[in-house]
Amino acid sequence: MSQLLIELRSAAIFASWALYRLFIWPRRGYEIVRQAVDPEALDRIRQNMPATPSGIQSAIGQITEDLIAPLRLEPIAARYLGPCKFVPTNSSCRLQLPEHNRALTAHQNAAPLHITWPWDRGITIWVPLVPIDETCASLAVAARESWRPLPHGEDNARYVVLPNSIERLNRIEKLDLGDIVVLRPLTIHATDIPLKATRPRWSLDLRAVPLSR
Ligand SMILES: O=C(O)CCC(=O)C(=O)O
Ligand SMILES: [Fe+2]
Repeated sequence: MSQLLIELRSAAIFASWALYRLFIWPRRGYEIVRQAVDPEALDRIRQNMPATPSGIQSAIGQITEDLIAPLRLEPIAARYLGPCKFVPTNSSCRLQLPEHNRALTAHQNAAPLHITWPWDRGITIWVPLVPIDETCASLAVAARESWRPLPHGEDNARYVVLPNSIERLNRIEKLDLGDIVVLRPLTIHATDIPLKATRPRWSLDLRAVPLSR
């Protein structure tokens, strides 16, 4: 009897997984959460960033627990992941200069989130430290999450990128200070620098994973 129950349970788990994959997948690739963080907390972080290094697009500051805490993002991350934690060492603060072409080309965030399998969970919360409009770099994002981690290579700056992605990416056009973007781990995205860009853009990319991992 108990053997039958175990088999029924396995069949039910398999059936729900198949239904999930058929009807819920592919999931939305990202979500914009408006006014998710206190703009003043962002201003404070922004003011503590080093002065603009000339001509560099790079991670420019160490992310620490202390830096993330005032943003109070745990409840938002928990909506996606349940009990979870941020991983400061795999998060970064980026400066993207308008004239600089070393933007990140298309990639997934499977590597910094240590995602190996389609069902591994994790999110990136992208937090611009300046308002985003047509005069500065933004993110371009696929509407739907890919269903599996894709094989990546490395660009000249040794960032992990997709060699020849033909995925259509849409620019996130406008974000006020305090708005954030939640990216699914397998969503293809890239830095998007518009032709009219004149302003530098600072942003945080914060990685969160379930506590159970
Ligand atoms: O800030 C960017 O332009 C790219 C950020 C990114 O790839 C990420 O948040 O994972
Ligand atoms: Fe990324």
